Parts: sequence; structure tokens; C-alpha cells
Amino acid sequence: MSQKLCIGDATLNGKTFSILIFFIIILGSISTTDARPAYIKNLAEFPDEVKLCTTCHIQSSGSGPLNPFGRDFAKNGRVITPELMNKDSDGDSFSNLEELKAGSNPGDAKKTPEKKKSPSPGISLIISSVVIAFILRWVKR
Ligand SMILES: [Ca+2]
Repeated sequence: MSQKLCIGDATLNGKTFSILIFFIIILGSISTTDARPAYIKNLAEFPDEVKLCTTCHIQSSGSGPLNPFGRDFAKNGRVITPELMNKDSDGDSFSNLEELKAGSNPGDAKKTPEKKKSPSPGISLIISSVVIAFILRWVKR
């Protein structure tokens, strides 16, 4: 006896359903790989956080207008050069290289390397001490 799955008015048996799921997975993986153009390989040495469409595009879908780094990258023939890396495309005072190495976005001035965002060591020490004290108190209960 085979099981049947009803979707709306359509009825699928187990084999048909498996084939449908297989094609959905294949189509899903194709669209994901197509979203990353070949020139993303130029960013191979950098963290995965920068291997996104938004490194060069404004929209996360990768279509539409380029952000400041994307425009500079395009003007540069879509090639990473020392001049492009030394430039601060988004004008946030961090070079494109600093941002790419830190996994930040060199085309979005609102996103900067984490090291500049982190609190001073004194504040980190106080926060860590409070967290540890809280955990120790919770464990003793
Ligand atoms: Ca920058």
C-alpha cells in the first residue's frame, strides 16, 4: 500500500513526491550558486562575510545599483589591486583592505571593522566580571 500526499486538489504518491523534492532542492542550489558571480573569487582570501552580493551591490539580491566599493571595483575592471585596497570607497575612514580583512563592508559606511566598535578593555573587563559573577551565582542555585 503506497501513501499519498494531497496538496490542494492534486494527489502525489511517495515516489512522485520524492522526485518533486529532488528537483526543488536542485533548483534551489542552482539559484544560490548563480547569485554569486565568478568574480567573487577575487575575494577568496577574505572572510566569508564579504563574499556576499552586498559587498558590491546595495540590494542583497545582487541586482540593481552598485555601492561605492562595487563602483570602484567595476571601474577597476573587477580586479583587486593594491590601489583599490588602499582606497576608502565608502568614506568611513577604513581602507577597503581593512574592511575586507575584518569581514566588514567596504561599500557601506555604516558597517566598519569590529575592532573599532568594541568597547575599551576596561569596559570589557567589567562586563566579563559581571557576567561571570552572574553565572557563578546561577550555578550555585
Ligand atoms: Ca571604508
